Amino acid sequence: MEQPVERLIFINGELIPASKASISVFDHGFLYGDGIFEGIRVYSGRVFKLDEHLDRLYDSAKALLLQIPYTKTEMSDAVLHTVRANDLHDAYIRLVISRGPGDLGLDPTKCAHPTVIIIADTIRLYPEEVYQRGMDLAAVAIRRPGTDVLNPAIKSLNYLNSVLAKIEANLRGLSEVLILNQAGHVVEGTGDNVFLVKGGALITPPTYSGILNGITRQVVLDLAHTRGIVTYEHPITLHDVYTADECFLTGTAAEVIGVVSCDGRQIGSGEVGKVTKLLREAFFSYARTQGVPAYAKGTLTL
Ligand code: PXG
Repeated sequence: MEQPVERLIFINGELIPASKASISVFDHGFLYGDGIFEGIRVYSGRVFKLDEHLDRLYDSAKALLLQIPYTKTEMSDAVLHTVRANDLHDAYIRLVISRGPGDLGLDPTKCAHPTVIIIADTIRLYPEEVYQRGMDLAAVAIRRPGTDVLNPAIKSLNYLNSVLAKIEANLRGLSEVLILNQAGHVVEGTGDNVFLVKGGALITPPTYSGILNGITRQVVLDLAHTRGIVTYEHPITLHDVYTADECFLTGTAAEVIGVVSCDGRQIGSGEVGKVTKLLREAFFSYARTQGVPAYAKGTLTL
């Protein structure tokens, strides 16, 4: 997409033009994938679920004993400040905290200053036609690491497991794939959570099965509740996917997207299902009216 103005990138408290925004080659985020991130949407000038994203970011940091140099309030202000500086109203924010520069050993204690980066830009993950027609999926051979190997709940800069799965998707001409955990249960996509609709009820894998606890996932569960739809957080198998009435994926980038086949098996009617459509619409009306306004007057602490 054409970008008339150069984006301003927040790096360690400063806004730097994108072409000059850089980090050290000694940054352990680059050398070891030692760091964390969040992907956040802005709808109609409001940052969607900002507090929830920050809570998850600080939880990921805690797991890595990574000391974020800002309070949550300061971080929230920095995000809003970066959105405003780029005059964005419908946007995507990538918040990255890396361990920071150190020496060539992987010891994180050698890194004195974490790097804080906030990128605000536009994003569209799938063409509109995919949302209308629904997606075809396949399960891939590569498994999600277990919670005892590298807990998928940590939104870390180590996304190679998802990258390998995405390579499989590309090789098969698919936009997305399903990944199973070590027990053989379907857990999630490369960057989205998975839902099934069966007999009018909503089923999604539980957080203990080793998934990223998706913010969109929780929003959809809550929206379903308020609409009287029964929800279950329960392990699912590929057989459950093949025989579901409907299937859809949720994620900050993908939002709510219908799935119409998996491994060559048509799911339900082969069209985006009724419950999926209902929840997709509910999601958008919710997203457009909720969220922290980026353009309301407020004091800046940074
Ligand atoms: N599972 C995984 C593995 C993810 O990475 C989700 C589920 C959905 O979580 P949220 O909180 O977004 O509903 C994610 C999210 C990107 C990108 O640029 C990836 C995500 C989010 C935004 C952008 O690939 N992953």
